[in-house]
Amino acid sequence: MKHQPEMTMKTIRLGLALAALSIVPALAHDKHGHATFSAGEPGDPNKPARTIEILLNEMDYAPARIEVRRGEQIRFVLRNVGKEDHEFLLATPKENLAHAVEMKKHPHMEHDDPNGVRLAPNKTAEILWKFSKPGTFEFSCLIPDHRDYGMVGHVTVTSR
Ligand SMILES: [Cu+2]
Repeated sequence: MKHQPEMTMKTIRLGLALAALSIVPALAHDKHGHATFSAGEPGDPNKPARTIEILLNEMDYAPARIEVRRGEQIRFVLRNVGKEDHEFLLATPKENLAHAVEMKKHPHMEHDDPNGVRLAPNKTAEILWKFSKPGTFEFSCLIPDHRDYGMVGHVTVTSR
């Protein structure tokens, strides 16, 4: 029975450690502002998706305007055909504008979030996205000044 107090302490410590672990990811997400995604949610690779190819260039996207149905999954095939790095960040205009302010302070901030990617010239990436929310969203490049020069596109999510 002399091990009993020690076991109890271990159990308590383990409990605290587990509690701490469950809190950390939430805090880490909040810090970067991506606890939830404003434009929908990451797609499910086991479900069907419509492919839309988008070219990134100085300083625009082609196409710059797309329409999807609510609940539809889109596989974005993103190709940087320009001579500079460019991004594709899918969010509400409000979220992207807030993010742009952060990017001005940290111009080389890298993104590897499910809703965005930064591409070097001649690189290609894919983003699988489910537009689960109705509304109008945008994709834009938040490298300083690129959005102002025209690197913004629009997604309209229709209810049918
Ligand atoms: Cu850009």
